[in-house]
Amino acid sequence: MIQNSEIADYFTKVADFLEIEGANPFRVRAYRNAVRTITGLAHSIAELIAAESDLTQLSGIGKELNEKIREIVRTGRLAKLEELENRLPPGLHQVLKIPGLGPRKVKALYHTLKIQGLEDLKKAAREGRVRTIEGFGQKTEEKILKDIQRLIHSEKRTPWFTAEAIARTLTEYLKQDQLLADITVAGSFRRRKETVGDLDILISCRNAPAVMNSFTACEGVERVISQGDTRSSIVLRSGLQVDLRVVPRESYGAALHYFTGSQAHNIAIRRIGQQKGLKINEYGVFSGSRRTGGQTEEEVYASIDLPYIEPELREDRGEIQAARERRLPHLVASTDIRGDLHCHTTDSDGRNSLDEMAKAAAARGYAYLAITNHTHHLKIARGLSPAAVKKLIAEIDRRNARLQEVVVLKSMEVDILSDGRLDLPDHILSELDFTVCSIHSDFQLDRDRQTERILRAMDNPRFNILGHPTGRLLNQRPAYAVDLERLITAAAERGCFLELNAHPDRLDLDDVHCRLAKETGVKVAISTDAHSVDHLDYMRLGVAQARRGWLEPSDVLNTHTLAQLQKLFRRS
Ligand code: DGT
Ligand code: CA
Ligand code: CA
Ligand code: ZN
Repeated sequence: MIQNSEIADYFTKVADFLEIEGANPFRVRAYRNAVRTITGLAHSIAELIAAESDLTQLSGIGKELNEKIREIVRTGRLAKLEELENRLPPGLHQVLKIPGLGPRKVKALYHTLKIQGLEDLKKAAREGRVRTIEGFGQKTEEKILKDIQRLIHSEKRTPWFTAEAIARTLTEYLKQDQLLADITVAGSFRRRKETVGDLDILISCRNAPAVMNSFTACEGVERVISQGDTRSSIVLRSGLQVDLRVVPRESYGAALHYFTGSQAHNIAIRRIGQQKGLKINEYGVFSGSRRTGGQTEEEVYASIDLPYIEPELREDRGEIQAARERRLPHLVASTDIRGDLHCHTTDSDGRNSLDEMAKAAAARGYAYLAITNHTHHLKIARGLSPAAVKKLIAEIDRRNARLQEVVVLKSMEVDILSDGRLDLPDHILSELDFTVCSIHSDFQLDRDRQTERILRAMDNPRFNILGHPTGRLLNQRPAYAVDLERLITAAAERGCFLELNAHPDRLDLDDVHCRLAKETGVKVAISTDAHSVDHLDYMRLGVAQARRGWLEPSDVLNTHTLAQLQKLFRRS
């Protein structure tokens, strides 16, 4: 389901591009006003539309924008934006965010230096080319460089995996205090969002001041923002902020619920409470001035006749309705996973041998492990030639013939070439148990061409799983432009699958598209893309993301038995 923030992003981009093009300022402002309304809204617009509410009642949403919102919710696209992105490079709108660079200057940068986004601008400024344009001087150039740096930094959220390491260290450190009773890292961290803005730690204890002292003196503190008896905040050298709150034991569940969020989920829960004459806040559940619950989260939900809702679902994306109707998903768990369908060995760019990887998989209790090395056009990653693939197939056959704990599946991470062909001849592909097919080049193709390229690859009956479907690297590389909704529909039609890449910097598919895949009937492979035995542990990150996408065991490919998999991989 489309989130409000996504609709807001579409409109922000349209406004930016219109501005760069020099459109009527009133039109630009109309889009910006709508963004303000949408981001401030507690309700999901998609749900409002599903409930047939009239959006034009909202301030700033007229007839035209109402139509556009419905288009986004219905199709996941906005023709107006695509039309603009065909005329201007998609990354250009980010350049507008630099203070002092108005639409006219951005346009000049684009026309004279072919600046397409922040990376181009950074490069040009470093090379002293920006100052050569009329209206830009050396000072402006230096300022631009600083601002880009700051912009990139300020927008950085911490990947969940990075935050986890910090959270673990901090909780272990705080637990040294004998009088500490409870400790939980709440917030987006507990909801397992792929990135977190800050950490929100909750404790209950009998000597708050002492705990606050040790908290603000912990290893790695760069700055203490505030210290009090019930709340303190610090910034770590990594730039991550950590808030610590002390709450009474009898309020612990209510506080945990409140600080786990999301804010939208909280507001919706509180509203249901109000309808029942209850006050629900971070201190408890109250009927008049009488506390009726709040020591546990279960009590909070039970007070409004709801079953417990898993933190991963608490985004106000329909989970409350589902809870009310007793049809919450039975979320997939790590224990449901029977194997890994994407990993590399020393034959290509992995660090461990086939044997070591297989043993590590056995140690994790897996029934199968697929070896998916790169193919030969991908020279940077030591891809295998068709002859080398044949050799590997023979080696795996020999290994599987001796009874082993883990069945090694014959596979390859087949490069999808620019024209949509697969980087191995069909007679070799047909000797594999299945394929993972991915894009590693030509990220810059426009959305239609990139989508067509992948669709063409999917047309090959040897295509089974689309590897890391958007190519994004968190905080490092944006997703390539691709129409995921079309790919998901196409996968359903052709009997292929999408991968949720569990690598901590990838995690594509995202939660929203996992859910779309499920609703479209496309199973998702949660795969680690391990390049060493340790990386096999990334599985739990993929599982967390899958849970945010409402996936149940049957929605996940690698919860199935080997016999079931073999059937699923046979396309006809
Ligand atoms: P983040 O840190 O940006 O990744 O996201 P969160 O969800 O951890 O947000 P944060 O740290 O600002 O606040 C933690 C939780 O506290 C949030 O999920 C819900 C709750 N919360 C914070 N501010 C408000 C508020 O104004 N109203 C309500 N109802 N809840 C709030
Ligand atoms: Ca937070
Ligand atoms: Ca916070
Ligand atoms: Zn790979």
